[in-house]
Amino acid sequence: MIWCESKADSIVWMQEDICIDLFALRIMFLGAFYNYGGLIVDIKYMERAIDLAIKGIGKVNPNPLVGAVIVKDDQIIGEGYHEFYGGLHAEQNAIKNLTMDASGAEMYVNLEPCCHQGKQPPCAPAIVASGIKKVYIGSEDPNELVTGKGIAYLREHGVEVVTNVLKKECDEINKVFFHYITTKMPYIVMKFAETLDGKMATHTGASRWITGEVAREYVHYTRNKLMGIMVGIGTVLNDDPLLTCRIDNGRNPIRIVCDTKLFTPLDSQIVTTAKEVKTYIATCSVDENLKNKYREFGIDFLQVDCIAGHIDLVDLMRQLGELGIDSILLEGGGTLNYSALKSGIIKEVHVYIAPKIFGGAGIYSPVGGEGVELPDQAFLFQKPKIMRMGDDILIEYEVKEG
Ligand code: AOF
Ligand code: ZN
Repeated sequence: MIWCESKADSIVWMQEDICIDLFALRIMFLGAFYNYGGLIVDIKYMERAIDLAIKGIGKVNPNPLVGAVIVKDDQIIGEGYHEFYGGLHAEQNAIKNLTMDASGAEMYVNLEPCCHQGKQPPCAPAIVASGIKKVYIGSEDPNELVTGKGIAYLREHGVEVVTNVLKKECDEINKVFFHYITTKMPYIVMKFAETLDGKMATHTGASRWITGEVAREYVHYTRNKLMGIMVGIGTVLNDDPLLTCRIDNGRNPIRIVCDTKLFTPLDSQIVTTAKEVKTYIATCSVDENLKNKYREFGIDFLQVDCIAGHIDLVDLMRQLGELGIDSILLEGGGTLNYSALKSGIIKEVHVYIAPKIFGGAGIYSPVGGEGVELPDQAFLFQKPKIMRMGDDILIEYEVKEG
């Protein structure tokens, strides 16, 4: 089985050992060289930087995914990536892994090199010191500590810089980072599975399972990729979920339960496993005696503002952003999904569609609430990516802003 990371806003068909995306096809037909305003760039090294960068998925949040490749005489003489949060930056790892002197070499890196002292020393001076003479960059770093300054530092120190190389693909892999670093709010992906007739459960409420095994496994890749996972109290009461990541080398997302009045059962799986998996309950309740019972199990609380008897999701996102949580998978249910859409916190939607029809009138819609009155009031989405998973289909859309 191959899981493809989509590198462009293309349609991706994903099934067993077949994995074709339009980005790859474009390279097959056009060759590996790209013309950037008269400048011919060999993009295979930037592709390699991207491939290295995505090895950091699930390990570097809330930092960006970054890979770097150092090339001399058309040979890779050093490469590396940002491997874990707080660890060496990609460029520093590539320099550390050099197999020969880098004087006169070129570097390909998907994100602008930094020039500030953070947890790690700045990369731009290290690049200059290594003797590298030309740097190809994919995305500029919108971090206000870096933006434009890394590029300026390199140029001021005699290094030629080419920007926007495979920019679309490089921007795509770091959209969570770009959102988080500029807004300090987590990037929220709303996910649900439904039948061909749009149901999340049968009329008796039974929902296991809607999609097949391949799709259910892929959800765990998404859980690994995003830093948090959020559900409403209704989902805890109905499904008693664990919300962990069950793939090899995966890491569990931080669990967040939206529970306005503190109804989460003390014997639910979420509570009884809270010492092993970091778990927050976001609530409007101020009953400290009750909260202490949960705290004994390792639950932490987020005290959030209430709007019309419900959790203020924008306030909650602000608090989660302050905790360093850059991304969250929202796994519903319907009431929370609607509130989240209405409050404007959703950035992406992942809809798994199973080739089944349950029938039954009206209930168990993936997005509940009162709904909009007219079609032109609908929440809108764009940039579809369609993946086939066995006989199920996954459609990923970005929210259309404004
Ligand atoms: C790079 N290459 O591999 C990464 C960069 O606290 P620090 O030192 O890890 O700095 C984090 C910031 O540095 C991060 O917000 C982003 O702007 C940049 N990350 N930069 O050149 C890397 N991870
Ligand atoms: Zn750096």
